[in-house]
Amino acid sequence: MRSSCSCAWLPFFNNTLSPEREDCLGFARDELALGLRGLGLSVPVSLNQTGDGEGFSIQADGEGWSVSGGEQGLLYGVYRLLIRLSGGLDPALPLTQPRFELRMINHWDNPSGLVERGYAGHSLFFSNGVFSYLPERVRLYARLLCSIGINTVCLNNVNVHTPADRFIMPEYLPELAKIASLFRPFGIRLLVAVDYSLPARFEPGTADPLDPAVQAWWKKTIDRVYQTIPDLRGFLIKADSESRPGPYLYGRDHAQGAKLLSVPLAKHGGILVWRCFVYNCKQDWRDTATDRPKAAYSNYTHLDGRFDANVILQIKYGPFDFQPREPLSPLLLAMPRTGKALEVQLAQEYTGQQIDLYYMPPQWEEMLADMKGANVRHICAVSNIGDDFNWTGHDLAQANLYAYGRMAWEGTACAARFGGEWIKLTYDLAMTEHDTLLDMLMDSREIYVQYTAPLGVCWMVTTQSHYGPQPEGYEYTAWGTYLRTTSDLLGTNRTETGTGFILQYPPAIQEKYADPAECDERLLLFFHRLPYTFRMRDGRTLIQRIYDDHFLGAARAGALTDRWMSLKGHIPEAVYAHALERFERQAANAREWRDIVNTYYFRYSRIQDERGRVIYE
Ligand code: GCV
Repeated sequence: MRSSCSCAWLPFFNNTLSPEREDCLGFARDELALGLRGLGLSVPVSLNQTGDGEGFSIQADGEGWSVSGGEQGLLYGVYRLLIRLSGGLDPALPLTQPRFELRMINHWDNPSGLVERGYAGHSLFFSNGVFSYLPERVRLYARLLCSIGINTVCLNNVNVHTPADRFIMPEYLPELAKIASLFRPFGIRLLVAVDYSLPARFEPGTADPLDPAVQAWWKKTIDRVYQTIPDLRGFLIKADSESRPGPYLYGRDHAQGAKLLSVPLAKHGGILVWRCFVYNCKQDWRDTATDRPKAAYSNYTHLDGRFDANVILQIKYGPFDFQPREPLSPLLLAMPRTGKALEVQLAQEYTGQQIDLYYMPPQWEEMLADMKGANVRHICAVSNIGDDFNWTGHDLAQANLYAYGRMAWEGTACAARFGGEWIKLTYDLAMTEHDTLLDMLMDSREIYVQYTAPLGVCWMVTTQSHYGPQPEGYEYTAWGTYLRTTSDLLGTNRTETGTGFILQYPPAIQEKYADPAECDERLLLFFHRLPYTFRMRDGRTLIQRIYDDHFLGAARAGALTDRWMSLKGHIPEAVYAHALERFERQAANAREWRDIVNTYYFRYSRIQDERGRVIYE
């Protein structure tokens, strides 16, 4: 599979590439000519360079079009013009600028070639402990990313495993520089995930951020990195998180810890992306006072104003960890004096692993609505890409990558619009089939939530793998994700009378969730601990609603197979057959979720389903 790949949403290029060249304008011209040829069009298009920004506009110009923008903006404009022509849209666009400044993809690729939480094959960049890739495939990937406006990629896992810890050392720097040069023509700069404890393995013998020897070591190391790769975007750090080393090991806080790197990086125009996924992963399940969703906010808010301007805190969208439905992380709404990035996960770790269909923009719409007005200027996404022929394992998971780039540019998720664009670009469908596929995408998130996690109950997944149901798998572990279901009560009280998590939100959001009678029901059990007989607003009991959702979700998941089968003959046969097999697996998975979760609650509550459907003893 490593030698070929699908064209994804850029079929008109037919996987041909323009020659490598450093001159941006020339490269944009080559790509334009190639794309127009692929589309079979001979319209005149002029490129007008104005300034050096990322924005662009497209205007009608006589028989053809004129694209205006800065160096990078022109290339974005060329791809958008080709995409709009290919999708049958009017290409004219007034000046458009990206909403998020940093628009990043994070790979969790290990030097071994294995991808942590990867569901689309092996790494595109590494195997057997070394850089190993097909330059053309990397360039095709870079073009896909550039066509949707991505400007930064981190190739290696935030859990930095040997030898990735040495990527910034002389023995690996030339390799890093070589791959950076493949991304460069597309305006994509690399970021490297770095091991915080690295200096402890060299002369300083420690990684204490306040130790002058450590500071000098990082300065020298960073200067050397920038001599080799002057446009490196910067470093990414996962510190004091899930047993990774960090400043806490030396009794220092994360502002002190970050300064160690942000100062020498700043000298070269580099940034430091600092992840905030910090929580106690060695908790005692008997401890009911520690509530994991409170962790990120508690670890960081008091540090507001102490991070340098080139530091960006990378914050997962939910306070837990990429669950199918969580409220927005309150940390995203705090720290007004600190650079922040929203982190989403295209890799479907908890959302069906690119076997089950889960189109993410409806979820992003919810997050962005709550994030309105917050000073979050950057966005990052964990990659769902691998060396599979179709890039993403499930062909339809490509839509998530496409929509992510579009959202990162526009700042709104526009689920239906981006989904429709992706379908039009990728398949050649008549209106009825187009609408069928778009409806499937649009329904998929809610279906998945119904059979896995209705009402905001998280963490019923199988431990470690995170696919399939295991309601109490994490119940007596150290990970801090407890359900504490009893024969009377379910859910978690995170209000003022419970763990107090809700108090981390601004008042308007607290109001949305504080009272069980008023709480957004989609998150009712995330915020409240309630009896099975609690009345939902439609009059059903809570337990009945849970049974209903699981039955309905599983039925709707099964029906996705029929909906997909109605597209036979319209979708390329290989894609059709490959995805059909995934829909069948999804249907089976959904039945497991339905039966196991319903039985789980029935065994505790002993309350029968009012509609007499089968719930196992
Ligand atoms: C890269 C979750 C995942 C881990 C991941 C971690 C993170 O816990 O299960 O695989 O590690 O998040 O985001 O750092």
